[in-house]
Amino acid sequence: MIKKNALITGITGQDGAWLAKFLIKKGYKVHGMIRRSSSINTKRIDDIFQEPFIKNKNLYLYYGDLTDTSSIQNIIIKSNPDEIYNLGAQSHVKVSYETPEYTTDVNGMGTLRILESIRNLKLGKKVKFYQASSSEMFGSTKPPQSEKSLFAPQSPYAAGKLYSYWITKIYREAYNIYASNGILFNHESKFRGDTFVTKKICKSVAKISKNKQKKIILGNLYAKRDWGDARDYVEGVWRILQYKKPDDFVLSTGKSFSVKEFVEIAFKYVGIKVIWKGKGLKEIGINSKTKKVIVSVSKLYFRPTEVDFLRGNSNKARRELKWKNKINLNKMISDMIDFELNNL
Ligand code: NAP
Ligand code: G4F
Repeated sequence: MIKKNALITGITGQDGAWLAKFLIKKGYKVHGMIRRSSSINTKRIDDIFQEPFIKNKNLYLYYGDLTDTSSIQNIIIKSNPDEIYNLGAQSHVKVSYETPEYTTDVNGMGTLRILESIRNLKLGKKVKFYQASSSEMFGSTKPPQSEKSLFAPQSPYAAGKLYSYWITKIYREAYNIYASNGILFNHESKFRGDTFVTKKICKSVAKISKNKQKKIILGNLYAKRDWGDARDYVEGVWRILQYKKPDDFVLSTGKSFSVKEFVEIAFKYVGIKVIWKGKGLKEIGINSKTKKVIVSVSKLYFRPTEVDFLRGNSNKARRELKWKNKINLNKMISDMIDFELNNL
């Protein structure tokens, strides 16, 4: 049987790494775009990396960048993909206020560059294209948010993603390209980047439980997110491209928790009960046994505009794709903390 070729942008990131492992298990040949960096950034995929001289390899890596059209075209030609998963992005919402132009170039124009390459190379009939759209696009829209909800982006990140969402739909309709959007709510795992709130909390909780850190300093404790496990979500991403026609799907758990609740669950897992005192920037979390401050708040981590409440409705994906999330929040948090404890 001829193996399918999948090209993943963002293969060194959280989702790219999980998706690459998932597709290799399914028998795909996986091709990934990686960025040149001064220190090696492939740690999430080192376990599946194979030396260049191995025959019948199933993982191929190419240097490229979503801001560089020629590299995108060359990688598409070399990898001859059946499926392209565009996961590459400047994915940090807070950072997008500090680098708005770059974020828009990568997250918005990067998608257009891939779609134009598909069109120019006349691959419209052969290639299926997946765009990593985000629940951040819903912004201030009232939950639960579904494929039918209005978009009200609140950050340069979300505005760039919304451009990509629309250009994906436009190329689908204008040029008959199989191009789909997955509108994914927050999903986490041991591979999450260190500066996202769940990873920051789990890493700190592990260290605090072993007396290697005193406290966690956080921003808005009252933002609510619909957090799922990345391992479930990459399966959903793959299912989106196996659907009978190109379409757009929300993936979410349907349950929301605040950052504060996440902190409580994480500390509970290591046997610490948090007692809260104070308000606003003066709010603190205290270890009920030792009476030491283990959580405090700093305006450094607040955003100029915030998305207060995300909770998804993924009925369409559950019905049409037979997708479901299997890993609950407690299991996801305990896996993330166990990973950090093992690393200590
Ligand atoms: P991530 O861990 O931050 O990974 C982002 C990936 O994009 C990394 O491989 C990064 O490379 C690569 N990248 C960044 N800038 C690039 C550029 N200019 N050219 C090529 N590649 C570039 O993000 P993630 O959590 O896996 O998310 C995957 C995608 O889903 C992103 O598009 C994100 O916006 C979207 N999304 C994520 C979530 C979520 O909750 N995780 C929810 C909805 C949508 P380096 O390793 O070199 O930095
Ligand atoms: O973990 P976060 O940085 O994720 P955010 O902003 O929801 O974005 C993530 O999910 C999106 C899907 O909805 C993706 F599209 C995007 O690429 C990314 O993966 O922040 C979550 C919440 C925010 O409300 C933030 O204000 O946590 C709040 N928060 C409170 N203290 C903090 C902190 N966020 C971070 N990063 N660091 C803090 O100290």
